[in-house]
Amino acid sequence: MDDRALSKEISYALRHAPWEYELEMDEEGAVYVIQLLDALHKSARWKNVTENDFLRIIAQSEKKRFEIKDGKIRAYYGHSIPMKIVKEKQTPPDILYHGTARRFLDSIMERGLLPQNRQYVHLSQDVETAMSVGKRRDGKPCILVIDAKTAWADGLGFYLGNEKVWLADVVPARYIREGKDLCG
Ligand code: HQG
Repeated sequence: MDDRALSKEISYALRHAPWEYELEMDEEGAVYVIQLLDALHKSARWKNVTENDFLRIIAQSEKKRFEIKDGKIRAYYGHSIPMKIVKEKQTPPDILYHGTARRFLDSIMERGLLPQNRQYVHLSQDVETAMSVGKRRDGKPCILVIDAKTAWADGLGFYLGNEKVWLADVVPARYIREGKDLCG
């Protein structure tokens, strides 16, 4: 089994296109495991997939992307579907980080961090995580430092994705610190 390909397929189904799989998603973005399996079994590539394959991917992945609970599976973060996934507001750590490409910096410092194609802005709990997020787009990414404490006190929404990934509605530029030393 190609675990990477299966993980991507599950991400696609749960984050971006549940309708392509005829999945009934609850407000937290969870779908019945058996419904997802049934949908996957319709394609030749995934006709032998079982819940154990999901469990193995969840256990072995470096990133905590999915949760299985009470017979349902959901993605912790990353959604782009029109139906907004309900997240509970939570007090963030005082400082969060965002790893991004150098080419986006001017726009971010002017307009703030925006969710772009996703439902939420994604922030990282630590510099190492932010670095790996940024490296997806730039070999020498920039790490932005977010004053989450002040933003939260000012009423901005923060939500827990998993223990490394935090979500926010938007992050205005005044809460973002960007140092040249934090780039490249
Ligand atoms: C940028 C992956 C210009 C933002 C990762 C980012 C993460 C702006 C890009 C998760 C901007 C959006 C999410 C502005 C934001 N002007 N650019 N005003 N505001 N941007 O992929 O945070 O492997 O939607 O800096 O590890 O990169 O899929 O967000 O570069 O956890 O599980 O717009 O996805 O996880 O890109 O990554 P994305 P992200 P998985």
